[in-house]
Amino acid sequence: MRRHGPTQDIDESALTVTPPKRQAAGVTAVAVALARSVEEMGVVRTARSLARVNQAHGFDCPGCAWPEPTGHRRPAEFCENGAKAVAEEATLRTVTPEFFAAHSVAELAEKSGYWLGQQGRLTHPMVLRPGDTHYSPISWDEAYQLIAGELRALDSPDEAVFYTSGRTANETAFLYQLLVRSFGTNNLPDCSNMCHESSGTALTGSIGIGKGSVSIDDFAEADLIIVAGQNPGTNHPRMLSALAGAKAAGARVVAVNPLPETGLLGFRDPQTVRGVTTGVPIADDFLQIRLGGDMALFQGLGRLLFEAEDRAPGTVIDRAFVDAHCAGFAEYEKQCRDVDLDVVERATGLTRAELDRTADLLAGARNVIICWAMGLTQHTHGVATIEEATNLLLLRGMIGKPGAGVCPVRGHSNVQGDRTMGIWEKMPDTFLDALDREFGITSPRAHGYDTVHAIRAMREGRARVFFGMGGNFVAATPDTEVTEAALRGCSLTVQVSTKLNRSHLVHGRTALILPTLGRTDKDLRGGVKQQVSVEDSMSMVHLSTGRLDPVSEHLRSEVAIVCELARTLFGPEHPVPWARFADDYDAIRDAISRVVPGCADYNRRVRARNGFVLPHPPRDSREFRTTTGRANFAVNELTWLPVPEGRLILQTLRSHDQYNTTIYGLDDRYRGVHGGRKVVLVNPDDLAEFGFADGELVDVVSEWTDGVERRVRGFRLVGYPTPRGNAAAYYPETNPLVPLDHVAARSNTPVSKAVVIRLERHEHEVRA
Ligand SMILES: Nc1nc2c(c(=O)[nH]1)N[C@H]1C(S)=C(S)[C@@H](COP(=O)(O)OP(=O)(O)OC[C@H]3O[C@@H](n4cnc5c(=O)[nH]c(N)nc54)[C@H](O)[C@@H]3O)O[C@H]1N2
Ligand SMILES: Nc1nc2c(c(=O)[nH]1)N[C@H]1C(S)=C(S)[C@@H](COP(=O)(O)OP(=O)(O)OC[C@H]3O[C@@H](n4cnc5c(=O)[nH]c(N)nc54)[C@H](O)[C@@H]3O)O[C@H]1N2
Ligand SMILES: [Mo]
Repeated sequence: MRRHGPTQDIDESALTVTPPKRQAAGVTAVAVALARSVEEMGVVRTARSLARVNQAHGFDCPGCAWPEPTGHRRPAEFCENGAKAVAEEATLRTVTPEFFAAHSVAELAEKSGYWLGQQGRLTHPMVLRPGDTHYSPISWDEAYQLIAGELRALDSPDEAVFYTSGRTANETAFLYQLLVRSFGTNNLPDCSNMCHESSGTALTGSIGIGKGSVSIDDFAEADLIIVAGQNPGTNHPRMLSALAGAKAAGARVVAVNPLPETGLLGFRDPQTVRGVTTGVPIADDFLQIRLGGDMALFQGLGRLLFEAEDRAPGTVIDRAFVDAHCAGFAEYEKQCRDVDLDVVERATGLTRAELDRTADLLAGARNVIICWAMGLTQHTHGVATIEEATNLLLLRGMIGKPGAGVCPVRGHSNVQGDRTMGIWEKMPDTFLDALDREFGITSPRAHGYDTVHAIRAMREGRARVFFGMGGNFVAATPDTEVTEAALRGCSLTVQVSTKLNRSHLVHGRTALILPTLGRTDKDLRGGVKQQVSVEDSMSMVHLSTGRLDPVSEHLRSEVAIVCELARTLFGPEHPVPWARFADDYDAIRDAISRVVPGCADYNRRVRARNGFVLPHPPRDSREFRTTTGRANFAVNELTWLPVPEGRLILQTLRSHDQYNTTIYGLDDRYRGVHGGRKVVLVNPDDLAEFGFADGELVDVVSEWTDGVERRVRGFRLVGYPTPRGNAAAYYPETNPLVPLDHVAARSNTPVSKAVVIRLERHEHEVRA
């Protein structure tokens, strides 16, 4: 175990490439997880923390939002990547005032995100005042006064932006939006704007609620599960256990992905003895689709379902469900019957046989679940694509019955809960009315900025204070050069963080780092151990209790930071009982129970062994609270992505060794990329056509209608089985290529999965 992080940064010239792995998880995963944990935390902390992940009385894994099984929990309900997330947070390495004294901001800004994160946990509140070269310590009180002073000096509350990342627990999220609305703005952008916003938008229009309609138990009852645009082997490894379980009960799994992701094509369950010796291929069928082809796929399947119904009337379309619950069927039928299957083949890159095979499965299945993640949401037509997937389920009556439904698989462990608690720039008036009634405040009603709008507002000087509740805004957002300039234009940037990251180094005139407790840390307030609660991807709400001793006595809980800032900003006369909330999280939950729909009796229900499930009208009673009062078939003009001559379409995605902008290591084990991250995966035939050799260094240049040249340099070409015309590279290194204004229709999500690029031979820089 080392108390200090590595001093060397990444050496991309050490990068090696091996053939992609055929199987995921298994014993190697367990060994990797344990080795990483012991190195960061030592043996005792490792045992104490990993034994508590996702247990009924433990803490919620800060990894992903996949739910815990409701019945029997196995002794180790975590995965390799969950263990890495825990080790990253529970590390004993620290970033102290001495560290900041030894490293200037300019020097740190040259380091990679990997190096920054490896230095350890932040220990003290730090400030960078105008003209300073180094961060220096500041007391908590002074920090709050500084923030309050800058906020009060604004011409309007709408000149401040309050970002949230999805690790924030329900109690914090609720108080944070209360602070922001008490201050007078709805500028509450969050990571969801870049993530599942397309899912929320589509599902709200189609079924009246922006959340998934299945529970973990439904997986065991499904007989067809489609996993589209998702890499669970890396990003939701515990989902593989659910899929393996479903298969054992007879389900078929179809993977829809441009890449042959190892986790979907082969899986060894590390938690069963059998898994150690035999692997199960998860996917029965793999549809290697072209980037952005899913909308065409779903429309094509719609047409084939209508044709199957023609051949055997009354067997495919669930007429009773459609008549009783849906609107827009006639228009949808017309759209489907007009679909040109030749176009579908071109758009998807799939054969007619593959389409027919999938349609047959879909037509014959009793219970169908469709799962998806960023491969569907981060496209211009992300909302429409998800609507088309939902159309197929509606046609077959697959919403609101056991074993079937829509399953957007969320990313951050509490991103869904944050929304439930009011983190949204356009929360409905009913919520704001309840908030005002409870606290005697007047929340603003005008909608605020989402992530993309917030960047534009900062760029144009309309927003001047940035406050980040977790996350790494500068590195996670698109168009890095534009975003960095926007942040540098602010008068104040504040980051509530556990670890050092780039958002501390690209800063406003004054900058603050406020170090906070993480999910695994013990949270004592008023001498009492406090608990927080979270909501998973399937609307289950449960408690999370940290047990490890914090690495520094100067850390504050996020709840305490919000309450103390609010007291400084609003003074002791404010109608919200901030001081009480800070010392008694039960009091916060009581307020939540009166304001947030579905949360009545929150304190009691959240303490049940598995917590409680939030209401979901379509799932619970086939009730659809849409504009028509019915489930809506959506009709969309087909969008797909032809590849421009001499160009490629690039998706930006995660390696196996990262958590968003947090880079755990340099080993994308399943894809065979080791020791570095600057790679572009390209089909070998495209390499040959463009005259490039595998392994050659290139600059990647993105092309967008604004004519601005966006370029990243010195990336290694890796021949890889991706479809012709489609390439892949890691985020966040490639975020400079994603244009800020290239966003999904209706959800405003940056299009991170379809950047038009050209490759140029890398010329080594000649220094003058
Ligand atoms: N270990 C780990 N876990 C994580 C995260 C992490 O970074 N590390 N991040 C968390 C977060 S915030 C999120 S949102 C989730 C992300 O989970 P994922 O959505 O799985 O994340 P990505 O790596 O972006 O992978 C996108 C997948 O979609 C495929 N894809 C890309 N474009 C298309 C397309 O047009 N069509 C289809 N059908 N497929 C496509 C890609 O090949 C890839 O397999 O994971 C969460 N969990
Ligand atoms: N090009 C491209 N861009 C993308 C994506 C993509 O696929 N491609 N994916 C998008 C998606 S899906 C998402 S969700 C966003 C992610 O965007 P963010 O959520 O903003 O980014 P993260 O990397 O998850 O944030 C990591 C930081 O959070 C802080 N942190 C960790 N735990 C805690 C905690 O408990 N409390 C507090 N206060 N801070 C904590 C640490 O300091 C750490 O450095 O990125 C988006 N950006
Ligand atoms: Mo995400």
